[in-house]
Amino acid sequence: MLRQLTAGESHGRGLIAILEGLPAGLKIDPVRINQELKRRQSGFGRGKRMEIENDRVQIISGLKKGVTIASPIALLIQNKDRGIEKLNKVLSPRPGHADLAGLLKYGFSDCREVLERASARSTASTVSIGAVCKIFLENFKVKISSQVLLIGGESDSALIKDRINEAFIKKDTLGGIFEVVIKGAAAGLGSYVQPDRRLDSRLAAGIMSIPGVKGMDIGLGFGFAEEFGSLLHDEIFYSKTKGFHRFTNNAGGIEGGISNGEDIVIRACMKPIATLMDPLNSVNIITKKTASASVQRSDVCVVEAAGVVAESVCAYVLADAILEKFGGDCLGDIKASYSSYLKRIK
Ligand code: EPS
Repeated sequence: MLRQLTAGESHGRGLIAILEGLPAGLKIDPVRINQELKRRQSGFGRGKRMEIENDRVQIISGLKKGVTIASPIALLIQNKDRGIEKLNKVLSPRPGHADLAGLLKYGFSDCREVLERASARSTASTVSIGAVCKIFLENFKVKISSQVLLIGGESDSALIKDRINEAFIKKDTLGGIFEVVIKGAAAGLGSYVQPDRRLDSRLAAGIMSIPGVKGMDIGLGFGFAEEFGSLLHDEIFYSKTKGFHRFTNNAGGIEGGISNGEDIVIRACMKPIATLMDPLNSVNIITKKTASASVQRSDVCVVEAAGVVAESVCAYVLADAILEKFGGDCLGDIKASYSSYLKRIK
């Protein structure tokens, strides 16, 4: 089973991630991790910080000659913008941000202490872990992708660009909906036997952990509220070449908390970035008087990047579910167990 822990502040020295539980014998090419980090940094609507950073991973432990030796993998991403000690105080919490709730919770007198860790910069660590998990999943032919479905009410890519430009000019921000598709997951991952073993509850926890995500669904999701069950459930078929299969996938690849062999389809909604260049009203935490919310350098829209982060959390959950089901401390054992299982269920 996998475990992970991340550390790091947005303008501290860097970000650290530790991933434990991967088997021995997995070749990890840091170039692959860097490609994912670059994807996270891009997307229309990104702000000035992304012009400063060029996120690159250093693998500190867990590999010998580029191959896992079953010990914890430590991943370091250094920050280029690392002036945490010199940054201004943030005294007017931003509506929609962790600023005020975090300040009250921890007894701070400066929201800076909150936003440094609450910043979505931490998702670089998430993506570094997810990239390693994606490499593991390739051994089981599992592929994960994402796409933007809607931003600020628009679905057409040209109109989305216009909308983001409009937000930029108006000193505003935009949220949207992205979709993650997991292809190649065998039937039987996750379980109904305990709530925390359900594949859907584990994916939901991962997706909802992404900063700014306010809702998610699987397959038809909220659409299941619209029609009779006879019209919505996916009928089951069997053929020698395909095995058990369906021609529809309203379930989104999960039934009873278990993968059913179809694509796993997740949609999630991200709220607009909380930092507005034309700020909303807030309250100064010292004087308790009305004040404009603090303005920090930020992005206009990060829905595309959130999709990359979502791929990463899904990769972690899928890798964990495969390790749980097929066990083994060396990659070869897990692959042998996996292929004999595939023969049995065909
Ligand atoms: C981010 C880094 C941050 C922000 C953004 C995402 O850098 P900075 O605060 O120095 O501009 O651009 O963070 C937020 C939107 C947020 O609310 O914290 C990143 O690396 O993704």
